[in-house]
Amino acid sequence: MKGWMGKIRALFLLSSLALILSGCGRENLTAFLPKGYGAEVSLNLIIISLAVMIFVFIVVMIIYTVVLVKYRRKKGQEDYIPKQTEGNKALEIIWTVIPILLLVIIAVPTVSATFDLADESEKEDTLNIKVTGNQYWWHFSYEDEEIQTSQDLYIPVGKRIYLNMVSSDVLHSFWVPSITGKMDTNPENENTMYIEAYEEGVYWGKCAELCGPSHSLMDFKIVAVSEEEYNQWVTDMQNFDAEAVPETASAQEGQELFQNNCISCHALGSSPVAVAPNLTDFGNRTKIAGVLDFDKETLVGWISNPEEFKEGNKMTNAEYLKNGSLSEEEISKIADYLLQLKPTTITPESATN
Ligand code: HEC
Ligand SMILES: [Cu+2]
Repeated sequence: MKGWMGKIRALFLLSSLALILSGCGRENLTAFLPKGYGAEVSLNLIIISLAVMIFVFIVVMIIYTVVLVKYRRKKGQEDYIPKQTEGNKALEIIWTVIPILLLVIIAVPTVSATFDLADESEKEDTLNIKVTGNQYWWHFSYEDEEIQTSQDLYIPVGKRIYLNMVSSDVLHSFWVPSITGKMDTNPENENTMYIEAYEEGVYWGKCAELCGPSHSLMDFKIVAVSEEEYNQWVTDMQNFDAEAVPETASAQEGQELFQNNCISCHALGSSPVAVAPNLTDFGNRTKIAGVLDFDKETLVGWISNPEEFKEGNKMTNAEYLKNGSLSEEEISKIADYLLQLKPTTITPESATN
């Protein structure tokens, strides 16, 4: 009776653990439900490797069990010493050749996928985006379109797009599990990779290379929209007017305060200044600084003390924070200004319906 209860308890524990852990995953943050070409290729390789590993595990376990049962010491045989074998050519060959064959089964598709994913033959004819990893945010520069944006990477669905990747400081790694595998961004050279999203959607990305105290907070998104919506987004972003006067008086004052305190690092429109995130379409973001809830209260909190949210981030050096020159009211006005920066109707929501 007791053992039976124990089993039930263990089962209960395991299933609640599974339930809790399943909450850890964010939607579209898994390599096991590929929504893009690179992720699909990677999943196929994962499956081949897993199949080979499971095969080896089962064979070893069968041999192990057979040997354990068949050759264990039996009653009346305490002093018996079995026949000693030294050197067996056939066995040696078998256990050398089988692993080689298994490795070949893994290597052939892996090498061919590696070349396939490094293919640059279509690079000249398609969209090229420069990706820059920074402590702790991502910047995207659409060079031919002269668009600069940060945090959210907008792309048209069903099209091969080349990413030319660098880092402005330390090593980072660009990883959007549902769309493609990882690619490092280095300060000293440019790495290239292509992506293709099969379906419209918002796909979560993570920095996958330890890069400092806020490494785990270096999230970003790929927003894959229809070709038509993407073209609309491009036109709207290109037509953004940084000088446009906001509607409310509060946002108007905020605009001036922003110009005086923030523009030394942050950029608006196509300005290539990239010391801090480009805020052109800030009002359309769904997270602040990649990870925080998107609401005014959090935004005011962030502007007042970014260090509280992201340790070691580079906004903490801002002049206005050091000399405490902005009042809470002024910060609230700046927040009003930033929240109304919505130059386009194409938002992450466009990708999900
Ligand atoms: C010293 C340069 C610097 C100054 C000055 C500065 N920032 Fe920043 N800001 C940054 C950096 C760097 C980040 C990215 C932080 C991170 O995520 O690690 C950032 C992030 C942000 C974000 C989040 C952006 C996003 O895409 O979600 C907002 C909003 C912001 N800053 C507002 C302001 C405002 C408002 C001011 C002026 C009152 C200001 N910043 C002044 C460097 C600066
Ligand atoms: Cu990083």
